[in-house]
Amino acid sequence: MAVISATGLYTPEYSVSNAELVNAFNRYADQFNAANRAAIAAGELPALQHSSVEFIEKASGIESRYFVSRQGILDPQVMAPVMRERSNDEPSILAEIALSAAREALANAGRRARDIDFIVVACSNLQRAYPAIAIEVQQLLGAGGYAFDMNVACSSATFGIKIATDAIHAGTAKSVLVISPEICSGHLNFRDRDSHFIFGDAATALLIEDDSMANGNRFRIVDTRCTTQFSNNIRNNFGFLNRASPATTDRPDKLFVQRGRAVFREVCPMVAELIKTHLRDNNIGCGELARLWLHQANLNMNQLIAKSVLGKEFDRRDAPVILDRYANTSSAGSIIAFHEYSSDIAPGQYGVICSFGAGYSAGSVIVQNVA
Ligand code: CO8
Repeated sequence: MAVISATGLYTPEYSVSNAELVNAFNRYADQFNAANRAAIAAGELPALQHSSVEFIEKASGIESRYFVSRQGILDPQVMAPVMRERSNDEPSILAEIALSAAREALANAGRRARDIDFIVVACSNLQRAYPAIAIEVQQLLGAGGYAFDMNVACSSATFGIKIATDAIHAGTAKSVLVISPEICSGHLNFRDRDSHFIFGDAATALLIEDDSMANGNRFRIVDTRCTTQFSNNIRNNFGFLNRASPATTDRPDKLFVQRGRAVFREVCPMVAELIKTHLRDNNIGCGELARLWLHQANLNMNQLIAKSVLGKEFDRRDAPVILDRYANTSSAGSIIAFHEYSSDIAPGQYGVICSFGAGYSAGSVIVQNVA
């Protein structure tokens, strides 16, 4: 039997409010409009419109987010995170934040790094092609076994939990770290009014073990289910073949782009159906759920999904919200919610961790407290 025996969280030091982000965007828009006055007047270019704090809070529920680097993001001349490029002899920033979350998970479980025999780094945005960030983390931690990276966008962590659970059931690993370091600011277009507010940075770690290795408060992984369905509605065309088409390298599609309304409309029913059929197939009634730890992209989406699954009005105690402080941290979001809001679940009670996002992809993990 596989269990989640501990979690860890890395939160970057810089919190940025909607007001700060909107102020930077609006200064950028004013400068852009002034620099392109003639073309805008001639109808050759559309003028950029101001962003607004009220819109962001109403449309998404996001109030602030954390970034690993904030200065460039708030500078209208830069509008991107600025980080020193590290030498190959230094830990990469993705490995560093992954390590911080992993160490916290190990400390929370009272475990040593050498007990770990499998590490999955599961996230949306990998810093380089190779060597794998997971293998770098394995070396920095002093863990044994094997390690690899995987990317299923926002669903990376739940798909990673499935891989860890399957490895434990197959007997190929006993103690697995599933780590989701997300520096979403690196792939966010801060010059795009429709999406500049959506993401934040964070890293999470889950220690998933064979129950014979674990002790104390833990969650049995009752069952995992993943589903995917191709869609172009959330897309990023950044990749190793960009250099083969140099004329288009700087186009906005080499960063995150989405049709937010279509995502909202198509993903909510897909996710509610996934959770409901997953519970039904495991003979667990929706009314038996003590908690839903949902992906943290949009408060209105979570209200709809929670209401459909639980059959009652949305209550933050049933489906905790962390996106107000963290924004969308991609695959880390539902795990941050689980990390912060699971210690009060009583023995025997059930909950579901559920992620959804680009692909489309959605993952559902039914857990039961067995402390
Ligand atoms: N300020 C003021 N007005 C604005 C702003 C703004 N910042 N942005 C847009 N508007 C305007 C629009 O122009 C539009 O005006 P009009 O009606 O005149 O055309 C109006 O406000 C309404 O715009 P929308 O229809 O776009 O507004 P919505 O109510 O749909 O809200 C959201 C937009 C918040 C984006 C919403 O649609 C949403 O959250 N959708 C779901 C998105 C989602 O969950 N996506 C998941 C993606 S995450 C993922 O899979 C991981 C990817 C990998 C990570 C990448 C890291 C960067």
